[in-house]
Amino acid sequence: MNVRSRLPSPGSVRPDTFWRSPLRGPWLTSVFGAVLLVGIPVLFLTGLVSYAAYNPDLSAVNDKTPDKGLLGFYLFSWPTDPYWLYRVTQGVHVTLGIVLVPVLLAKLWSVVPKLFTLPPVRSVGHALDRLSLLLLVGGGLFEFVTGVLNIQLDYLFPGSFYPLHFYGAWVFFGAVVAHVVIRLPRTVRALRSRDFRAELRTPVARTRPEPADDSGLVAPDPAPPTMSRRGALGLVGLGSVVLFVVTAGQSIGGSLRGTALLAPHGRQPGSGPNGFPVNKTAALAHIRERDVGPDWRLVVRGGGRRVSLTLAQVRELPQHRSSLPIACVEGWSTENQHWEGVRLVDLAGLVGLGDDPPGVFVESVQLHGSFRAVALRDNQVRDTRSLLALRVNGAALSADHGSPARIIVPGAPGVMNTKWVRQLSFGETTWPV
Ligand SMILES: Nc1nc2c(c(=O)[nH]1)N[C@H]1C(S)=C(S)[C@@H](COP(=O)(O)O)O[C@H]1N2
Ligand SMILES: [Mo]
Repeated sequence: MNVRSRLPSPGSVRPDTFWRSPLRGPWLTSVFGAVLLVGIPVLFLTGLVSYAAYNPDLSAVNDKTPDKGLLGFYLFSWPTDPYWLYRVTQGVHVTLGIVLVPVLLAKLWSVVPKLFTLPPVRSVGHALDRLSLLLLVGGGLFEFVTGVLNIQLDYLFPGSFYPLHFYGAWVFFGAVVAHVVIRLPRTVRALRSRDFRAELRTPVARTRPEPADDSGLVAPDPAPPTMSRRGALGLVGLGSVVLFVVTAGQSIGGSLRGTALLAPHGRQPGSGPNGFPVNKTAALAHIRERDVGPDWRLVVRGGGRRVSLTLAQVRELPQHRSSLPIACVEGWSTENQHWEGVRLVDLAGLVGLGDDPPGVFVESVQLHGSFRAVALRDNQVRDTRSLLALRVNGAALSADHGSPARIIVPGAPGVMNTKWVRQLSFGETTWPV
């Protein structure tokens, strides 16, 4: 896109002379805006869904967002059906977020002269409008940047990512709603001002600037075109398609997994029964050999009772199978794996709570870092597909997949599937005292 520039000397960024691309105008901005208008609400909703999937009201372990107040309220228990629920909602959230990056950048490029209009503030209304744009642009960049960093750099801000992305989402979406309310009529008019299909047939040679108006987008002194609008849209579209191809495989799986070049985890997860992606290895979680060796005991607590079992004793309990995927908040997920182990309901039964099982607080042998404990709700415990798994795909769990025992729950975010389990406290939702 044409950024033919005479470099401005400091303080002399004159919008009317510096931004000269003949492509900028209300129509082009509105086309990008229309795509975002569909995409961003889907991102917001799937984001809220992801937040709800943590059962945030259940315990201070699942969600540490401070002062979430009204924004943190949820009316329902996260369901266990369909078992692929989180795999789909979070796959959509992450994939769509990545695919929209070129559209977001193009939209910002198309309105960039407006960020430099002079005088900066003309009236109270203008000041409010500019403030809302600041929240819109700032919020949008913030949400996309924190999201991408979180999925690519493996929790760059462990713990703090959730409140940042969560509060950022409310600010950003609020600004989006205000922006849409203010600009929708103008956007509709702009979209009607040109025929989309005719535009797709217009080559560079016949590309003319949009008619001058008061939008502040059309360059008063446009440079000759070096690219058609068709070219600009194609470039952005191609960017999105390429990003889709190099990421979607991490959630869709199958043969597409191999093309997921941008996926941070498990493009080559190895082969064999334990050959599926690992988020944090035993080494990274500092799992000590002696904690998961022959001295390992499973402690089951609840209803005033406490039972301690060796691995051999856990193996003697009725073993059940369930086929479930792991779906991480980062967007990657596995195909169904064939888990084998003891039902959580049966474990509740060991302490006399089998008839009407409550939720459970799960702790790992892991001593430090995130995800070493989690609270599950009663509906998750009651689902007979929820297991304390000892085996996967016909083999014992590998060290990295949580040997000797891990949780697997249908429909839940991957983080609920605690590895290297040490203790289950039924009827508790936070660190037992
Ligand atoms: N103890 C413990 N359990 C854990 C984690 C962890 O870091 N420590 N990571 C969780 C996360 S974020 C995910 S997505 C899954 C990943 O499971 P996998 O490594 O077996 O594929 O395990 C979960 N269980
Ligand atoms: Mo995860």
